[in-house]
Amino acid sequence: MKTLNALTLAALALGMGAALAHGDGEHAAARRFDASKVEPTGFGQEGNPEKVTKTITVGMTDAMRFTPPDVTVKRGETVKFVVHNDGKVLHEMVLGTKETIKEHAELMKKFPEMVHADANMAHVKPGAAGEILWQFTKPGEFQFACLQPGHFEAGMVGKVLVK
Ligand SMILES: [Cu+2]
Repeated sequence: MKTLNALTLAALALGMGAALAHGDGEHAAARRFDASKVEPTGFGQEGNPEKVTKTITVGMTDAMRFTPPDVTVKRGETVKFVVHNDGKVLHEMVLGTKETIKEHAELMKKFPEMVHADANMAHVKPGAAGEILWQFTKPGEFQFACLQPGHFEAGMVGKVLVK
């Protein structure tokens, strides 16, 4: 029974991952940019590493905070986020709209072991650093959040203002 449950969950998680995935499931760190696979979203799209116009360093801590908690970019800019985990537990940075972040947080609550790697997120082990390359194609206010269980609820969320 235990095995069956684990398998069912794994299958569900895979299905969810596929439904949410924009890419091919490669880990963010190993992603290779492929312009033909870029899919526009309501908050922008995967950035071309050759077109980075701005680098923003973001720190994550076990105090459940991002530093800086908000960033401002210009519409059209391709931003390289260098995301450091300065804590002792796994943290992640997930970019999205207020709505997609909320949906994703709800999914993570139902399927805490759900693992997926898309262009808009970086899972970062303690003491390590990850990267997100993102082009902000639309003006507006967006979010980045850590969706590890309990972290978002504890306030681990930041703001991206695209002018
Ligand atoms: Cu976190």
